[in-house]
Amino acid sequence: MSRLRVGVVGVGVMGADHAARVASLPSASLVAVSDPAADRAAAVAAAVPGVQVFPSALSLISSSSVDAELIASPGFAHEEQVFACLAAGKPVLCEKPLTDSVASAARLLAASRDLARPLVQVGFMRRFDPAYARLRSDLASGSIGRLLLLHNVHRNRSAPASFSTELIVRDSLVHEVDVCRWLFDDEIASVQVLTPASSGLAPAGVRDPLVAVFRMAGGGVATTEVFVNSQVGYEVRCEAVGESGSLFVPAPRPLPADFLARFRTAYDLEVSAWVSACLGGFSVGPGLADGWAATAASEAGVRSLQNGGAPVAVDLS
Ligand code: ISE
Repeated sequence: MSRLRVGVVGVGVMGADHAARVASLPSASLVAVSDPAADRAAAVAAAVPGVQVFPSALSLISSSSVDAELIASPGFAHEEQVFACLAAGKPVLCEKPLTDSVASAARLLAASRDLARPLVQVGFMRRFDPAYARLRSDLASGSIGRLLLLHNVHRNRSAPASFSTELIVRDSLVHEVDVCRWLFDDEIASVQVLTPASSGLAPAGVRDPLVAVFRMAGGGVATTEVFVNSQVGYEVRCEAVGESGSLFVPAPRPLPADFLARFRTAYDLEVSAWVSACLGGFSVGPGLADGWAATAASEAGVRSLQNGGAPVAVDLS
């Protein structure tokens, strides 16, 4: 197989961006799209010659004209769709969050254990961002000694009114969950989510900003401010504090408008690496175990929210 025939499930903001990305790759062809909003699917198909619109995600996944799937539907739809990919023996890049509950993530992880090779890559694209990758490489070289602390800032200019406090944890903070697991090379032992005074410019009833504290199993601590209605732009930055110094992933200035702009290179590298892995029969980047662990930490964060900000142990049993 010289070119990977890719179908994109869900062509909202992220999925449409990925569809254009896949269509631009020399080693892949965008051959199929599906979306409950037929007009969105039709618009993407109209822009790329030869793309077939499928009436459902499952019909796309089962089609013999599709070799691999990129799933960019909402998190609650992922379990059924990833299961269908596993049943079809097809590789899948599933956007984060893997699923919207630990139980469903655990079911997917259990179903994957007997596979000849990993089929699922999870869309934690920051691992492919050159600045974050350089930070991890510098940490691995010991340039600042043992990593002790991480301080993260994750600000969106604005979020839809439907973007609840829980989704801020499950859909936004989940990136820092994966980044901290990856940079510490460790599991998160407990999560505490504090609710400062909320912005009057956030939708009614939404606690925004949030401050999360992760205690790592090895003793490290990570703090994260996540503020999805910051009004000022898309600002993501990270400071790593070690025994003998500190390292930074700064936010670009001027601030980009959104995550598509800030992480364009990361998405390009992530999807290109995924296509190469699919063609080569190997896996790359975060897999189902990472998606499951991130979901478990997110669930602990939601439970902390529900318990007045008390620290909640992450259940990885
Ligand atoms: C969105 O789904 C993303 O993944 C972005 O990276 C994040 O910044 C944003 O808050 C999420 O809603």
